[in-house]
Amino acid sequence: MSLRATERTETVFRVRGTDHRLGRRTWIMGIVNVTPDSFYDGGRFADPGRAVEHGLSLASEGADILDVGGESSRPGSDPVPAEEERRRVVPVIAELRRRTATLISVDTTKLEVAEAALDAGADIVNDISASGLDPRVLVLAARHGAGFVMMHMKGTPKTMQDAPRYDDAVAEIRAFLAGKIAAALASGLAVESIVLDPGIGFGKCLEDNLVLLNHLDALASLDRPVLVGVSRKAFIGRLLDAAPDDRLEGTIAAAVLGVVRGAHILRVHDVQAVGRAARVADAILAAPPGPAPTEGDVRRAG
Ligand code: HH2
Repeated sequence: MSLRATERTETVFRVRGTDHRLGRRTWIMGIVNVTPDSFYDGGRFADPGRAVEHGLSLASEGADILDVGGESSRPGSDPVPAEEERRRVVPVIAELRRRTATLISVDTTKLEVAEAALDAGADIVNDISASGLDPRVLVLAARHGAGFVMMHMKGTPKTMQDAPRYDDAVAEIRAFLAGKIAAALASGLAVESIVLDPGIGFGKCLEDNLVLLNHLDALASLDRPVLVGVSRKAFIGRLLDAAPDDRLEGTIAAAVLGVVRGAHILRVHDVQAVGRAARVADAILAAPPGPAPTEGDVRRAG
């Protein structure tokens, strides 16, 4: 077992014509779920006014991106009609845009929702199907100069946890994302606007999630920033036998390990707590290397 950090790549993330530098400081994406049924915060921010206040408070806690979603993707969930999803997210995005300069992403797989969100001022499309459910979102994102988060998911939320199986999860997901990058470029998206996400919990068993997090650095050679979403997810619940309300420490542990393994962006419910942990991790990783091993150390190590 090795706990050496991989050198996190420094890279540019281009959003609506602005180049943001990623890789030195971990970015935090704060979750704003305007839903009645999300697995952790369902119903808490379904009211648009509450969702806006929540988004603003996450921004004041240091979120770099506010991720606004109107459809739960918890395992077994059914899709929400586009019109309903649009009704949930667009007023929240429009009001957040009016009141904060923080970047805003829309968590959707649907063209109509993504389009209305970008028109209302969103900067980034966060697509958990990586354009698999509607490839036209790539052209849309390209036309707006939007950022595009492409996440790996096996199947759909309804079926994804029905005995998922991989021969080699890391290699399969890396190859999937490489293919999606090619499709995005063919649709006119700038390579600098793409962010990759292995999709923790989306069609993965416990072991797959642990292996993916421990080998996140396998995605580094695709040369794009990496985002991970571990926040209060079921794999932490399984490890700790804890309900979503009781998964903060596990979330922080997984998030910090994600940073050690090269994650550039963490998608979380708890912006202040995870943001503070990430700041400490960033500082430790930026410390100068220690002395080179002596010949004696090498001999003792065997
Ligand atoms: N996870 C969730 C939703 N969107 N997007 C990306 N890019 N990566 C993720 O890991 C990810 C995501 C699920 O979390 P949450 O939004 O808290 O729950 P729900 O889907 O029940 O609303």
